[in-house]
Amino acid sequence: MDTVYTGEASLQEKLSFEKFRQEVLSDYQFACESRETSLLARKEVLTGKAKFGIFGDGKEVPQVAMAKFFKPGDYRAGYYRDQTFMFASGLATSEQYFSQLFSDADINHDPFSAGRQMNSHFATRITDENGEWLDLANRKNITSDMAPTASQMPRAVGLAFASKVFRNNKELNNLEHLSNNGNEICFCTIGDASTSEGHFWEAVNAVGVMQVPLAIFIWDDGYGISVPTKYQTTKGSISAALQGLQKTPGTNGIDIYKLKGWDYAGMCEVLEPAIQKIRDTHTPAVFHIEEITQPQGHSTSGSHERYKSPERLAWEREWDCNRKMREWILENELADEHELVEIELTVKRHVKQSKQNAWDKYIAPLRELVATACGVLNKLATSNPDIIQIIHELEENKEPLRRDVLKALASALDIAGDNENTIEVKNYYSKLRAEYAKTYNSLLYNEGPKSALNVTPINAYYEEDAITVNGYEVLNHYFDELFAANKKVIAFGEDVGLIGDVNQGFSGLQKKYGEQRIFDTGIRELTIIGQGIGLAFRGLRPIAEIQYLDYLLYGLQPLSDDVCTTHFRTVGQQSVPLIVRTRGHRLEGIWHSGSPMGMAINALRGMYVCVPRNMVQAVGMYNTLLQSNDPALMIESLNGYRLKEKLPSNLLAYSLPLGVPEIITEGTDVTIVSYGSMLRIIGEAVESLTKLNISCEVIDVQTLLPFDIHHSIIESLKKTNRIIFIDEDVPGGAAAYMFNKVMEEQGGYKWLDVAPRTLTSQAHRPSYGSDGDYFSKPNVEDVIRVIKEMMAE
Ligand SMILES: Cc1ncc(C[n+]2csc(CCOP(=O)(O)OP(=O)(O)O)c2C)c(N)n1
Ligand SMILES: [Mg+2]
Repeated sequence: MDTVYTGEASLQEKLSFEKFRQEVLSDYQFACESRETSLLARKEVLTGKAKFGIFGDGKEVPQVAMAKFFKPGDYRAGYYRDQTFMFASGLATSEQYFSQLFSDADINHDPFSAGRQMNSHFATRITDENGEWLDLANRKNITSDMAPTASQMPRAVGLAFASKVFRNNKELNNLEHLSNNGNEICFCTIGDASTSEGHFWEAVNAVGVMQVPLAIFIWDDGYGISVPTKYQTTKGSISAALQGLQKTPGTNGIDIYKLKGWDYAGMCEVLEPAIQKIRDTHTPAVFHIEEITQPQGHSTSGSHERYKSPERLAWEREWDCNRKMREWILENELADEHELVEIELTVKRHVKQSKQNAWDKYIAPLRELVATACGVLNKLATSNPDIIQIIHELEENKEPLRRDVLKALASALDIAGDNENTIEVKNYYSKLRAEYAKTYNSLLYNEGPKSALNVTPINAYYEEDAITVNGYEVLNHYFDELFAANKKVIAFGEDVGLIGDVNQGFSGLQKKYGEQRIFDTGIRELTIIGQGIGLAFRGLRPIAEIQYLDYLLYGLQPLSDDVCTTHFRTVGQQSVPLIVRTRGHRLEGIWHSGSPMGMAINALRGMYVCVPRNMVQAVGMYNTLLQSNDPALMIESLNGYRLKEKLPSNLLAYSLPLGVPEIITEGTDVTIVSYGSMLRIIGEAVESLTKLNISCEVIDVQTLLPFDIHHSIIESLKKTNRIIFIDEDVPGGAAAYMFNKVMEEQGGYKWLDVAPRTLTSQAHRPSYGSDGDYFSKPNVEDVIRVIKEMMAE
C-alpha cells in the first residue's frame, strides 16, 4: 500500500516537474524571441526600412514573469518597453511587431494601430464594429499605449478603480461581460525616469487613498535616455522615495516590493502571492524592478556609448537578464546546453521569417499600387519625356510609398495640362486621395452608430403647467432621473459627493444613489480625468468633474494626449466615452472667470466641446452624449445656476443635436454669433440696439466642436451681410475659430457688406471685482458700440 502510494506521488512529482520545466523553457523562448526581435528591428531601422525603433531588450525576463499572472479580465496600461509581455501573453506576434515597425496601414497586419503608431505601442480591441463593448471580463485587455512619459498613469488609476466600483456596486453585478466581481487588476508599467513626473506621484497617492487593484511595475534601467537616476529620484531609489506610502496594519497605502530584473525565480516567487493579494484585497502595489539593462540603448535615435561608462556597459553585458536566466536554467539542470541552443536557433529562424513575412505583406500592396498607377499614367498617351521619366522613376522605386505614387500622379497631371487624356488619371488620383484620407485621417470621432452625430434628436417638451426652477435645480432633477434610469452612470470630482457639487447639481443625490455612484475625490485633476478614462474604457459612463474651467489645464494632458487620440490611434477599436463636466466663463477674478476656449478646442480635437447657455440645453447635450461613445467636455455657465428656467417634462429623452446652432433672436441687420453666458450680455445689448432700430440676429452655436455642421450661419449672413463673433476668450481664441469656420469654410466672405468683427475679452486674465469684470470682459456697451460702428460703416 505504502509502496504504491509513494510511486504515485513521485509520478505526480515528475509530471509537475516536467510541467514546470516546460513553462520555464517556454518563458525562456519568449525572452529569446523578444530579444531577437529587438535586434533585427533595430537593423531594419538602421538600413532605412523603418523610420524609428524603440525596443524592449533588457526587460525580457521580468516581463515573462509578469505575464504569468496576467489573467483574462485584467488590463494593462503601459509604455513602449513591453513587447515581451505582449508576446508571452499571446497578444502580439513578432510578425505583427514588424508590421507596426514598417507602419503597415493594414489592420490585419498591425492589429494595434494599423500603422498609425510607432512600434511597441500595443492595443487590443474593446468594442465591436458597432461600438458595443466586448466581453472584456474574459479577455486580456491592453489599453492603447502612448509615448508621453507617465501618461499611462492617470488611466491606470481609473482602470483599477473600476474594479472597485464593480465589486462594491451590486447593481452592476449583471454586467458579467465587463467584470467578474471586480477581480480584475490593472498592470501598469513605467520607466524609472518617468517616475519623476507629477503624474506618477499623483497616481500612487490616489490609489493609496482609494485602495484599488493596481500593480505598478517600474522597469529600472538606471536611465531616462541619457539622464541617470541621481538626477531623477530622491535617494536614488524610487522604492526608497515611496516609503511613506507603504501600507501598514490599520492604514491605507501601497505595498512596495523590490526585485532584481535578472532573477527569474525570485520574481516568480514573489509575484505569485503578491498579485493574488492585489486581486483579493484591492491593495495596490509597486514592484520596483532593479538592475535592468538596455543592451541597445534607448532607441534608434542615439547610442548609449555616449553617456554610459565602459564599466556600466560591461556590467550591463554581465547582468543581461536573458543571460542570467540561461545560466539559472543550466545551473538548475532544467535543460542542457544542447536544448537551449536548439531553442535559440529556432527563435532566430522564426523571427527572421516573421520579419520577412511582415515586409512582404507590407510591400506587396504598395508594389501593386505602383503597377496600377504606372498603367494609368501610361494612358496619358503622351510622348512627353518628363512624364516618361516620372513613370520610369516610379517603376524603379524598390520601396515605394503611397506618397511617391501621389506625387508622381500630381506631377504628371501638372505637366500634361488640361486635356481629355488626363480624365482617367485625374479620377484615379482623386480616388486614391479619398482612400488614403480614410487610411490616415479617419476615426478621430466615432463614425458608426455610436457617433454622437448620429443620435436622433428629440425636442424638449413642456407641460402647460411646467414649473420654473433655478438652473441648478434643472440639473438636479435631471441627474436624479438619470441615476435612477442608467446604472452605468457615475459622477465624481472635488466636492461632488457629500455636498452635491459646488453649485448643487448633485445635491442630495449621493444619499439617494450611494457613494459608489456619486462621490468626492482628492484635489487631483489629472487623475480625476484618469478615473474617468478607466471607467469609460471598462464600459461604464463616467461624468468626471473639473470644478472650474480654469482648472481644466491641470487635467488637459490626459484629455489631449489620451482621450482625444484613443479612437484615432486604435483605428476605432477603442473608445473613451467620458463626459468631463465643468463650469466657467464668468464669475470673479483671475482664476474663476476664465474662458480659455481656444485652448480647449485646439487641445481637444477628438472630443466634443459643448457650451450651453442654460441648464436645460445642457441636459439635452448630456442625453445625446450618453447615447454615444464619443468623449466630450461640457462647460456649464457659472452664472446660470441661479437663473430661472422652465422645467421640461421629458428630461431623460430630450436630446439636443450637436453642431446645430440655434437662432435665439431673429433679425435682419447684423448676425451676432456667440455661445454660453456671453449670450446674456448680448441679449441686453440687443434690447438697446432694437430701440435704435438696429435689428440683430443672435445665434447660439451651442457646441464649438462640432461647429455648425449644416452651415446654417451663412444663411443668416446672406440676409444681414454683417457679422460679428463674440466671446469671453482672449483675442484670437474661439471667436477667431468661429470667424475662420464661417468666413473660410462656409464662404462667408462673399456675403459681407462691412468688415467682419470679433469682440473678445482682453488678453490678460480678468481683474477682480465688478469693475475688473467690466473692463476685462466684453460688456453690454462694447457690444452696442461695435455694432453701431458696423452699421455706420
Ligand atoms: C512628457 C515627455 N517628455 C519627454 C519625452 C521624451 N522621452 C521619451 S522616453 C524618455 C525617457 C524615459 O525614461 P524611463 O522612464 O526611464 O524609461 P526607459 O526608456 O528607460 O525604459 C524621454 C525623456 C516623452 N516621451 N514624454
Ligand atoms: Mg529608464
